[in-house]
Formats: sequence, C-alpha cells, structure tokens
Amino acid sequence: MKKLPILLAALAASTLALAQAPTVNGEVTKIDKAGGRITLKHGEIKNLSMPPMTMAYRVRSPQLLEGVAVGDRVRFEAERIDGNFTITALAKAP
Ligand SMILES: [Cu+2]
Repeated sequence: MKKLPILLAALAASTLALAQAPTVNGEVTKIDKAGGRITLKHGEIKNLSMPPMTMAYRVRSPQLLEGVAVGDRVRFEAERIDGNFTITALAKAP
C-alpha cells in the first residue's frame, strides 16, 4: 500500500500534463508498430518549442497507432517524457 500515494501523484501529474498539451495538426508519413513509433509531418508544437517539421515520435501506448494509416491527417498531443518526445494523444482529423 505504500506505493499508492506515489502512483496517485504520478497519475495527477500526467493528467495535468495532458490537459496542458495543445492539440497539433499533422500527417502520418510512417508507422512502426513493432517499435511503437510514428513519423509525423507536423505543424508548430508550442509546448515543445518545436517548429514545423517531419520527425519520428515514440507513442505512449501502442493502442494509439490503431486506426491511423500512412497518409492520414491527424490531430495529436506531444510531450517530453523521460527525455523522449512522446505522442500522448492521437486521432484522425475530422
Ligand atoms: Cu518535431
């Protein structure tokens, strides 16, 4: 039971980070399901001080790669987690 407060703190921190990350527009150029990575041509990412570019990201969960394909326009959220640029939310653009 000692671990519970740490878990709750981590959960609260990640929820806060999610709420703060702005949604970014992008286009899928490559998907690496085995490696848990996706390459996106994306617009400016203000919370990461990143200009528009094409680059590979880690995905927080493999499920994020379900339902998207190369060529899809997407909306996503990205954060720096443990030093890695990581996609924390991803969905096809409506
Ligand atoms: Cu980038």
